[in-house]
Amino acid sequence: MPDEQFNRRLQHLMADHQSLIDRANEIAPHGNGVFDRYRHPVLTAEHTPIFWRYDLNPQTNPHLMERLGINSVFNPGAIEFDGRILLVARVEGCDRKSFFAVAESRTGVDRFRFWDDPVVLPETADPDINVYDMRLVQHQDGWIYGLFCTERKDPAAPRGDLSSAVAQCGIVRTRDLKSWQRLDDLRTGSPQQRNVVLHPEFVDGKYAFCTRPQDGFIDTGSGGGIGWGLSDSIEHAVIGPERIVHDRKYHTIYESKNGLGPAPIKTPDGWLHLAHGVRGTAAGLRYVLYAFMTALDDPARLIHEPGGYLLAPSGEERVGDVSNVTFSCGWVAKSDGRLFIYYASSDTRCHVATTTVEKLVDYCRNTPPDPLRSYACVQQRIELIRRNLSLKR
Ligand code: M1P
Repeated sequence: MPDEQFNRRLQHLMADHQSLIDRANEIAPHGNGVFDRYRHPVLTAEHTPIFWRYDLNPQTNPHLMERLGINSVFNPGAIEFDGRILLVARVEGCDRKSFFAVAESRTGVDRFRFWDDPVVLPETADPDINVYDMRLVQHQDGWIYGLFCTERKDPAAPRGDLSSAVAQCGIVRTRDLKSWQRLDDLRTGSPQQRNVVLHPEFVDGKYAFCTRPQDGFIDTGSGGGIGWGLSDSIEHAVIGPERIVHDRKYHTIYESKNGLGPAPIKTPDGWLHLAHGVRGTAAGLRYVLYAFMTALDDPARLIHEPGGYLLAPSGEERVGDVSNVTFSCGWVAKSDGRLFIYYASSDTRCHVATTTVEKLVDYCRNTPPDPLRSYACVQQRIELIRRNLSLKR
């Protein structure tokens, strides 16, 4: 390609990227009063810097072709840091491997920009094959922790099975989100662990974890449910038997599996939790987000369990690499009460939904629980209808 053409194409690429990064976001109409969705995703594969994907040297890439493509950006952890909102996103290359990268924004709803370099995540003696879904937590001990899924090939898989994996919880810590210290992977009694979250406070002087014990890589088997366990150490974290905080139930939005999202938020009424629930359908698994609360004096004791989902895939969110999925690993509660919920759709892109902690607590306290039977659901709805129709207008 002649120099002039190369430069023109490069200018276009840069200009398109810049206008995407600079684009303002706005609240989408017709909210349900619980939270607001936004018109545009906050991060997509196209938000990744051009210099991550293209070789910009005309000598070595005269056609200005993409050399290392990015497939998707999803499931970000989130934290407020130095007055900005930082997302640690799961970035998946065209080679299917995921890695982490930090993107920052002043508003939290738009203009997210990736830092120049992705996160360099130290390995353990048994190197991770794939890493994803980092939950960030500012712990009472002063460190910022990142708990993520580390996946390695299942050594017990029969010859020819190149899919079976073992998922476990990797742990890193940082003070600046730039240099990361790798600790031992969490050890539990479960053969598979994903969606592990570090509780932000010590409990009985120990580090507390929400877990998701599971028998198989995809299937929960006899396991599942959101678990809870304590460890004396974070550098060599080990937890014994896991107590189930929120179990799976027949014919619910989380009957197949569930898992905690971000670290819970402390409120005067209890710990506020966001989780994902999964059920099987003829079209495959459907992942939705739901909320619940646990007691301040015992963060593993359920106190409010609103029925149904909080947020489910809608519109373009329904379609992607793994369709019909909403998944969250990150939220940020601002000091003024605003709550930014970061979620991904269909393992493809990241979105934000905004609400307040007060509204979400109201939602948890006043949304009736799932009565688990159609007849009882009708009774529940008739009660609401009667109360509404008896209002004097
Ligand atoms: O593909 C949907 C999600 O599947 C897994 O979640 P879970 O362990 O609850 O099934 C994870 O791989 C997650 O990253 C992914 O979004």
